[in-house]
Amino acid sequence: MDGESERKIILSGIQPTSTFTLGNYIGAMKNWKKLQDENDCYYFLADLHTLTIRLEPKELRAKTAENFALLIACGLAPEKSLIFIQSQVPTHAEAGWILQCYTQFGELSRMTQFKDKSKQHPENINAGLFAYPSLMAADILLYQADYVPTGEDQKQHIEIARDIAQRFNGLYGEVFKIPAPYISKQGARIMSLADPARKMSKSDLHPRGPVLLLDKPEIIMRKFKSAKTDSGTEVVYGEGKDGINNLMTIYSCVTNRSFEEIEREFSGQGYGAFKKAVGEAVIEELRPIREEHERLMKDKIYLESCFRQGAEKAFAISRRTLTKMKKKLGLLM
Ligand code: AQP
Repeated sequence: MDGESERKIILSGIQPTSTFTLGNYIGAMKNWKKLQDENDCYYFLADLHTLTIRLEPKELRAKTAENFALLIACGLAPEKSLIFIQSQVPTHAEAGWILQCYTQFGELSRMTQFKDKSKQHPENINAGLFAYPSLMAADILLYQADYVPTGEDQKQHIEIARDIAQRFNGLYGEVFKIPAPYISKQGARIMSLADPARKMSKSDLHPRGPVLLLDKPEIIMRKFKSAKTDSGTEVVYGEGKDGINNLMTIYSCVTNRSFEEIEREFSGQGYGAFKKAVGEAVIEELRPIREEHERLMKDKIYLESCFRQGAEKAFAISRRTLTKMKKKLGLLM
């Protein structure tokens, strides 16, 4: 996007499956916040996508409310960005069904996320899990998004959304803008502290794998102090040092220091001192978010007015594209 002055439409979503992690924050929300002054930004909680796994209804309701407040606490301002909850905007499910009919079985079968989640939940490999990318394509294409800022893991889904859009446009004329992924160079893939070979995930059940945005300072510090690293001592970025590389990435994203600066800063100090410093930097980064979240959760009326207004605006915008799709397809209006 560098060098272009014109306002772009930016859209991205996040599932409220569990409390957001530091990975979600660095890979998604921190960048979303930066984009909102100079673009038209639409951000949403992808709660329909969470139905592909089994959650307790009570838990989903609570996590949706908690995470909606968390988006605002992370700096997404309802007066700057359109923030909404996917299931409150019926155009998504409708367009999702239509686009499923323009998505091929073969391309869905190749999706890494489908393969991973099928392994994680072998007892529940449902059609929604398989068709997930079609709904995600609808989420994006309904708003004529130019860019979709995400972590590295979602790139494949954006590529399929582009393919679906091109296929549909090829058959019916220019209905959709072709979106592009927007993946920041650093922090696109934060790894689990317990197993740096795996992505940090909010649904990871390992007690020390993910750092949650609402974790108390002492818990955050404990997680960093016990972060898995190799048997070396020098804080240097390099091959075979997944744990240290991950901690350096986190520290760099939070403090805006380069790897060279970090290596210099911790030269001769060993892993212990470095882990403590990363923990402290993360605690300070998350402190205002946790405090703002606590304040917002007490103001239910404000939160409800935000998501109701968000849904209304999102419906008005997305309905234009859906109407166009239906007309092109010959559905009687
Ligand atoms: N570890 C990560 N590093 C960088 N970015 C990440 N994202 C997720 N994990 C990391 C980015 O966060 C946004 C929202 O993700 P999502 O809710 O769609 O689900 P996800 O990618 O499947 O994230 P999780 O935390 O792993 O969720 P669960 O456990 O529910 O499956 C996306 O932009 C994603 O790239």
